[in-house]
Amino acid sequence: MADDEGADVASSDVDVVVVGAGFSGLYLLHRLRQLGFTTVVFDTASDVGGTWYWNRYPGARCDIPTTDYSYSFDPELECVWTWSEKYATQPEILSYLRFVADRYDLRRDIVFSTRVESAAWDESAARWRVRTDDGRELRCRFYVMASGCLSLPKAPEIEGHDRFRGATYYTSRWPHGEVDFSGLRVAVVGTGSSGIQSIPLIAAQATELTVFQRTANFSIPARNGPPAAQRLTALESDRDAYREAARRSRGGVPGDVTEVAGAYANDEVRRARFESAWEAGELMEILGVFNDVMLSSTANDVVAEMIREKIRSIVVDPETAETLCPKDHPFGSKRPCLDTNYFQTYNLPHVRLVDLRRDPIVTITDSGIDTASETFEFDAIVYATGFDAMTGPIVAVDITGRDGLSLREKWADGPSTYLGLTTVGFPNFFTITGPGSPSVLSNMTVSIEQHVDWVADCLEHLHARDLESIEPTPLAEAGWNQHVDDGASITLYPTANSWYMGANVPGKARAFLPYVAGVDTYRATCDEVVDRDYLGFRLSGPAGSECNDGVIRRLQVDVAKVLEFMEELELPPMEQMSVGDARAFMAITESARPPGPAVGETVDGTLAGAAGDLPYRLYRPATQGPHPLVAYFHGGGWVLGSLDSDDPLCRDLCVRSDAVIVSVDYRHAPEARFPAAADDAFAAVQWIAAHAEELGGIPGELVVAGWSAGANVAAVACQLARDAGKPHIAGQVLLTPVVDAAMDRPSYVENAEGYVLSAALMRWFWDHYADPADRGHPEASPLLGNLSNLPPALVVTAEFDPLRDEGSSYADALATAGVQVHHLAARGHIHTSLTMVDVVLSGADIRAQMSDVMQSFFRAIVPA
Ligand code: N01
Repeated sequence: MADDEGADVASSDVDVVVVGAGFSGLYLLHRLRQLGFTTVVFDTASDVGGTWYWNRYPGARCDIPTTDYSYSFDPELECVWTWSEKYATQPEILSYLRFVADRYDLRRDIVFSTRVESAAWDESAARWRVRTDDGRELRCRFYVMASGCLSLPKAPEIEGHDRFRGATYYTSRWPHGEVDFSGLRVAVVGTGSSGIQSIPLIAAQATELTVFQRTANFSIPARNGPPAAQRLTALESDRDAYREAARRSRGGVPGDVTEVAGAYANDEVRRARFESAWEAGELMEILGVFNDVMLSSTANDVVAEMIREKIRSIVVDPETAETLCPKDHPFGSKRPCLDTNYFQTYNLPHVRLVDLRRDPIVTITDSGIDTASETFEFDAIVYATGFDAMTGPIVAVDITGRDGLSLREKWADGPSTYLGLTTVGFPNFFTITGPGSPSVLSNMTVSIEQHVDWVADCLEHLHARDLESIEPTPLAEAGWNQHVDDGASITLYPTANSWYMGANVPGKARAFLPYVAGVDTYRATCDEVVDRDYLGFRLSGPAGSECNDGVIRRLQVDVAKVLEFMEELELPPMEQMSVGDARAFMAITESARPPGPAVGETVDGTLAGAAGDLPYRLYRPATQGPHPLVAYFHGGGWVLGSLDSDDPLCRDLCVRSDAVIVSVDYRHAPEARFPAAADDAFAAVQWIAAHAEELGGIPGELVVAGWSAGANVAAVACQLARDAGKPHIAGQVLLTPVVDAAMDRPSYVENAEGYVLSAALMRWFWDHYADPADRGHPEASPLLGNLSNLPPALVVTAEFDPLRDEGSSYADALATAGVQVHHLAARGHIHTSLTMVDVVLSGADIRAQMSDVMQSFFRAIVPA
């Protein structure tokens, strides 16, 4: 029997100790054994299985199709195991894991029914000392927590829950023997996946079933049955390609990625896509029904409302239906469920739903449950109240790293990891699907195999190089944490009180635990770390230590996605196009982007430029006017751009700053070279100031703004206005400005290529705009002009922009000249990303800050 096996393996030193004999631990043991590492696995359970050992409640199944929820490391294993259902039951998955354990003879290195209580790093021996609850102590070089993400049950936290004298069950620790609810009055507390899966089956037995719901949950029908023919055919026709597609997918399940944005699609498209996902009964389908489900509240609301409609159509009693409709969190921000007849169950006469938001539980009594307004008597209570997810199982072991550092203490304010695999201060310590990895947002088996492979390859690398230890650097870890946070912050996930956020456990630090950018991106990142000589890790051995320190991902997640997309298009460099082609290309890209927010109105007109009329477009806020005015100049290197090119940005600035934006289409090079654009800008500013009232503006409240070359002419216009003594300008807003023709600052070298605006393209712009002899003129290079007595300025620079350093220099020079300056350095952004409204969501925060500063310029105006 499994219980006795492995008992003799844990008495001496080993290379690796692993905690957990579920999907992760089993594969890790297999891999490490193949590599020749002596390994022992501990598990508190009496057999293999991990989560599938414990969660034996009625109805327990996986929620990823079983064809995909399987190991892929051994093609022969795949051929000798056949799943009977689309979503296999817990007993079948447990049988599979037992089969795997037998097939690879894994049990002889697993110690069952044994809890690892502590693991402490012994610096002098460069070993971990591991202690178990049966008094064993062993030393190992490497220590791995393969303890699962949802394996530490959360206490129900309900007053009196020990008092109940009837039968008490926890879905997460279900008895091995049969549980029969026939003839019983049963309560279920909790309506997450465990509750939703078990409730219909408990209802089928119980005389009375009362469900206590605190938060209504989104659930779609699983439509279980035989494994989906389409998936099976795809898998069987080319197993390698199918598995590789899973590894290169977003969520670890092969599937098409839609380009339909729910925020912009019409109702017909929305409905058709939703119905098809509803029919498919797959989590990844419904979560991927639009490409912006987790990014846009508009898109999310569409899906949420359609699910609510379905609930209302299924549940007969309108009040019960309404109580079952989730309304307090975006769809997907808590893990949605797949069910079999969950909502239908509430149509049964002996099933009742209690809404704890309206009538909270006061206490568990010895015979049932007292809510604020009612007393219930039960024979059995089932708690489906969830887990201390992701970090809980790891810090449940007393893990102590270098210098006595406790992991529990280190993570008290939220986990801090490098790649979700390692953490500073804990050498030779790994977590499988730890916080900061895609883990629970992905098909776990795909993530597990990738993690295990990475760890095993790492250990092999260390061994081959005669290295003894590996540990991430503080820089790499801080960079990864930032990257994980940045990724989460543009999604709707942080808006929910979910276990993803640690919000289900009282007192737990609130932090988004998994990594959102997908298993494809994550895998590429982990591989790149290795390819770059284990970037961000210190590797040490008898011969000394080596470290290629650095941050693996510095671009904002959405900026990186845009760049990847552009790379796939294999566009020719713009500087190799004719001006006409470049303009035509710009127009095509403009037609394919989101339109930006609605404003009160837009008005196209003409104003007097330096050498004739110029078109302008005015954006008026929906609020009551008059409003402050902004004269805005578009980007495009003096060569490209139009009223349309910066339209979404102007709309965004209009709404955010509650100002009238007048976007001016100045003359372009090469048809009109320097100083035409600058002269037009100054003329336009004068005209706008003179016509403020007519435009619906407040006379005297004028800010001059621009992006890139538009910021160049905006800055010049401010200098010319100062020299002319009018008009009065309340502030200048310069977004990634061109301010100097000296193209030799470090940012020109560092960001010369790969970030849309290249150094070569910038040279092309300058060549079209100004003769070399003119480029030092302050009207071309405002940085070289007189900077005193200029209006207060906001300078926004982007980290990965050739123009970054000249923008910073302008901010510094203005400050030195006594001008009030705000410098916003946009971390992880490129020259164009801040203007990509509703595409690069991480730019929204910068634009919000820009608008705040803009408004402060207006507020600072002292009325005459
Ligand atoms: O746990 P949960 P779960 N009083 O945390 C409620 C995976 N999984 O075990 O939301 C009253 O989701 C709590 O209410 P609230 C899957 O990833 C997968 O169901 O905190 N109610 C909630 O309704 C899943 O997401 C499968 O307001 C209390 C429920 O209990 C994860 O495991 C199957 C309460 C807990 O829901 C966790 O699912 C099962 C209290 N004091 C699980 N405390 C598959 O299909 C908590 N609740 C593969």
